Amino acid sequence: MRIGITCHPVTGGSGVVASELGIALAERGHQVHLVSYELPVRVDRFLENLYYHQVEVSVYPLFKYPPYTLALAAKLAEVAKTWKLDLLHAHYAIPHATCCYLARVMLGDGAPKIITTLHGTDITLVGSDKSFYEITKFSIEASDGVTCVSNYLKEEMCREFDVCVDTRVIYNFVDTDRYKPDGSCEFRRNIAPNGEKIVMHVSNFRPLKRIGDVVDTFRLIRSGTSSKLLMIGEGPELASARELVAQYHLKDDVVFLGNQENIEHILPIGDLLLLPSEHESFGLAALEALACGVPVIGTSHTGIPELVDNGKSGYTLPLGDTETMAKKGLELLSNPEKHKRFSEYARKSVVDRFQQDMIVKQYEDYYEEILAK
Ligand code: GMT
Repeated sequence: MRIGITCHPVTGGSGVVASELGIALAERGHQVHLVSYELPVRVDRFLENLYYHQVEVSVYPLFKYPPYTLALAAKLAEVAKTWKLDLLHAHYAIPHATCCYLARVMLGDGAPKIITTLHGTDITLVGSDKSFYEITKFSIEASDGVTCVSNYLKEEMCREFDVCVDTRVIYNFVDTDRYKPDGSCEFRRNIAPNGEKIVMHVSNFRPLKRIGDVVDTFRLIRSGTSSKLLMIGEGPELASARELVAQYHLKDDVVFLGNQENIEHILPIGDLLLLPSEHESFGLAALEALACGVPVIGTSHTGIPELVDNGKSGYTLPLGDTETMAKKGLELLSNPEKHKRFSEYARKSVVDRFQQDMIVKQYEDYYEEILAK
């Protein structure tokens, strides 16, 4: 197939999924065209079938806001026409599904089919924002096929938008050959020289990630066992996280690593990952941690329970209940046998259910199904 993919290319779950999918599809022999303003994250190697088309936006004094979405729609139409694309795959509804729709209208007869993958905040936050609501609903309904990264998100979409469109749940995936346990990791000794337990958090530090709950849970865990907290990522809550760490006198035990490119080399050193989000349609960071044999504590009202089996590969608990999160975390960290059991289960559950080849095949099948309509 000849497939165009557009996404938010910078750090963020949807960009990661879009680029990993593009790479995997190209490796399986499809011709893949990535269209965006920057080379998407994780595209770090040359592949014969993988093309990148940069969207340029002219700066003109009249434009207070440069019209990126129009430039993207025009580029999608140009690429689709030149390369005779079969389909356009939009990751994250706003603005990508809308741009694909515009490109299809511009192309008229013979235009590619459009598949939109909803990732989370495009529905739970952005899409339900009054100013974006109607255009999000319209763009979803105008797609030929829609996928959601969890059942939780599909339910949220139906509840929020009441849309009538073919929708498939296709979970996110991970390359389990790259993301795997690594007991020999040298980095562990640098972070925890005295054999401390390592608790981790990975995100874009937005308010919905509840960074305060991460720090508070760690504070309680640390009062029960000697441990370190590794914070990976950057975003608006970073400064307040640093302040909280100072306020709790935790500075010596918390390391802020900033954004990291190859977290498959960092995750395996962890003993526990905390993801106490207010909204989380899936939790790609949690999946990557589980693949590395790291148990996860996350929130129960989100999509996280679809990948974290409560009491087996981690715990899913109520939003804001940092006391129970710390209690469960501490139980796990102070019982090596139980931790080993959780760690092995975590790894196995990912290999069985979220392995890259298996999920990419589901996308291929869905593409075929939509193209045959
Ligand atoms: O909101 C974010 O955290 C970033 C966002 C994105 O689109 O880049 O992540 C969403 O998509 C990821 C990939 O499908 C999911 O793993 C995340 O759970 C989801 N984030 C939220 O729902 C908050």
